[in-house]
Amino acid sequence: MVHEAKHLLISTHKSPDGDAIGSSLALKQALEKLGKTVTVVVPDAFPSFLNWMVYKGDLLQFDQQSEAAKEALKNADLVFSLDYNTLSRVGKGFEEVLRADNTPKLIIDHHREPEEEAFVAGLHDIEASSTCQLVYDFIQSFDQKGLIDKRTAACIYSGIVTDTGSFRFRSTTAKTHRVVADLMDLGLVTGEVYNEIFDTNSLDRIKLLGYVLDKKLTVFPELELAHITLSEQELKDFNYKSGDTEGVVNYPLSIEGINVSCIMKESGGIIRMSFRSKGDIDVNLFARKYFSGGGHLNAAGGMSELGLEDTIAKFEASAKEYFGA
Ligand SMILES: [Mn+2]
Repeated sequence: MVHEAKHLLISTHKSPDGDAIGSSLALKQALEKLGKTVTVVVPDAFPSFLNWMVYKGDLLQFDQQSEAAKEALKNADLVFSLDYNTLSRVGKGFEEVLRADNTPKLIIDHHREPEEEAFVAGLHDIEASSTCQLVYDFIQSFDQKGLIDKRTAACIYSGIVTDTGSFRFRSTTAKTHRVVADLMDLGLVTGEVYNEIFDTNSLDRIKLLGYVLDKKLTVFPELELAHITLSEQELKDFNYKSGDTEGVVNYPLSIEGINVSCIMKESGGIIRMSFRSKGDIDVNLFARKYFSGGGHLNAAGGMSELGLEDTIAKFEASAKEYFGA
């Protein structure tokens, strides 16, 4: 299917993260080496810690360039869906356009329970550390030398290092490390990429983190659970930019005896939630059951339209019910 296609469109999820952008750009770079025309469409802005990865003209942002994105879709022989398992993850506007279009969609993803009807084929493995790791396998399947250069290797590594919490989540396997070793053989300098991603914080972001940990962290020792909440106004006070709270949800998990963490963030009247857990505790099911979300066993997302205070109350009650048992 990929061999015959000439014009390809790569799509990824809303609020694209390191894995979404890294996998999209890595796949684009490799496919272009195979002589394909490739357009990457992302639903909205990506965090600034990924600026170094994205060159001018690399991607279209649907919320600002929807006409160009629609044009690219019209010309596409094949659509790639990277790092998302259901079309609703690309956001309303882009979802409508993708659903109305009947270009075959090929999924490369590691989230649970994909919307099977939406995709014709793909590479789907919930055990994979990241979509970047799957994209690496996908590129290797062409069995052609030179498809992964130093820059492509850096893109793939970025998704792996961010999605595995720097190789500490249980999705990190021997295979994950083997892929990174291969990437190093291809020119990847891990320290350089790590520095670009993790050591380029703004002062506002570090101050927001300090404020959150000091004032906004609530711990429920008996439930082995903690949550962080942020109102729109608080985010504004710290000049919040997309990506500034990335990873903040992991801090409570570093407290001894805390096994579940949640961050609730208000934005445009909607509360976006991220859940993290340790061991066998399933936040994917929890997010599905109570907050119209899902994801992975130890990392999931959800949302609520109840307003911040009622969402906090609902979270505390449902956590008691679900995790208390
Ligand atoms: Mn991912």
